[in-house]
Amino acid sequence: MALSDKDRIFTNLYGLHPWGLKDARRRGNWDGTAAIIAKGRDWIIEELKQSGLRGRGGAGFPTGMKWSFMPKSNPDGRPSYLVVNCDESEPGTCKDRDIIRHDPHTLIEGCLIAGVGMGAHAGYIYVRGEYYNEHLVLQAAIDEAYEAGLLGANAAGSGWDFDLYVHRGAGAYICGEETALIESLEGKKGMPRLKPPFPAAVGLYGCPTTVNNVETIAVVPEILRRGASWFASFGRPKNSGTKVFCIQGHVNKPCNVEAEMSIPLRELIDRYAGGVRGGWDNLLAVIPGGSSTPMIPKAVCDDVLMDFDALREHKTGLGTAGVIVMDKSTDLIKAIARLAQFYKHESCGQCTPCREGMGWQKRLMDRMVEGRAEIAEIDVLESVTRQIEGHTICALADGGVWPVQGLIRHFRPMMEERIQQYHAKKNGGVMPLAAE
Ligand code: L3W
Repeated sequence: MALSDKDRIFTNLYGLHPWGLKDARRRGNWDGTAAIIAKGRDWIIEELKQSGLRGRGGAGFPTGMKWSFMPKSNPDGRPSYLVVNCDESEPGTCKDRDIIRHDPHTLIEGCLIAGVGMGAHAGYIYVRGEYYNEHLVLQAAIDEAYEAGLLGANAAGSGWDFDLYVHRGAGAYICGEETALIESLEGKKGMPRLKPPFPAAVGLYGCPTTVNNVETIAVVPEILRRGASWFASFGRPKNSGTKVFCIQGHVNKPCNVEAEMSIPLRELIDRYAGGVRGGWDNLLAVIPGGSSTPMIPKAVCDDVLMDFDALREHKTGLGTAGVIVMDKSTDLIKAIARLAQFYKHESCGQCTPCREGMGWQKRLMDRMVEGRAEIAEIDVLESVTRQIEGHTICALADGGVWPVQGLIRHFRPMMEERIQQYHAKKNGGVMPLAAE
């Protein structure tokens, strides 16, 4: 079912109207917040479970279940914390940015309700440092929420005390990993911690903590206002709801759009982004969910659905829903080599397979770009990625090797051809008999 404007949660995603409280209220934000909270913590969690909401930051973990991991009481005196991940750094992803600069009250109201849902009286929003203007808007929106009694003691007349703080990061991709983010919030270097223990047990300042993506928190009030079944009516079972997609690259009209989950990729691009530059037949491949998700070739793009499970069947993922469209003019090997450079640069260096492996991968990819390699080295490259994957504390290294694995899986002949061309040129047009 195609989404109509009345079904959209982010009614000001494009900043066509002022972001301030007066206009936000007119759009429906903060409507009946106290009544929602009065239904209680268990009701909130159950309703979220029924809605099928899954985390919008990349992993797609069920939100209601995640909140249910938080302790029901704090007998040892440790407070519980909500942390919102707005360190949006995944290449291809720019949705949380539009939410905080154009629709900040969706997030702020969501934080209060999430605080109740997980038993937290304080929340921290960690904003990537580069989002300077955006953090000013967010802070101003928080200030006016305090002034209107929507935050602080007896927030929104709900009887729940809730404080909300904004913290700016300093430009490190790794701080989007939840435990590195927590370390950074504590004033330390942004280096991931081992999990378990999960943050719900030992998080910020050693206290029970839930880290959620901006979009995940921002959709909660509207789900609870309209009901779990409304949200679940979009998409497919276990892949429900509306979703903000960021469509970019070789499309005629790059955009962010809130569409229904499970929309066919082709429809998403044609309907909202003006189609592929030069027409659908000019498509080569798509990275469907931000740079960490492996690319899929056109044949898969023709009818794949944009949701967690459908993309998983093709060994990729919905990730952050940053859709990077590449037409036939793209040098895919070069594009993936650039990503390999990104992950090498962003590795925190804590785990040896990532610290050393990202460099190995990048150097091999640089040679693949030129073709200055042997064909057998494609297998070496693949083997390097397999030795890195799953052998590190956090998911950065996995996300760093998946794009390369996707390239080899779908475009190996292109890599072989590049190598053959290089050797043919080097040998004055004579191809070597075997890889040399
Ligand atoms: C308690 C358990 N909690 C899992 C929680 C866990 C976390 C969430 C998901 O990586 C992915 C990564 C990137 N008891 C639990 C539990 N949890 N089991 O559930 O955990 P996990 O480990 O599946 O994923 P993760 O480490 O959070 C996130 C991918 O997202 N990604 C994205 C990145 C970038 C951004 C951005 O710029 N905004 O998000 C894109 O694909 O590769 O696979 O909260 O604690 N038993």
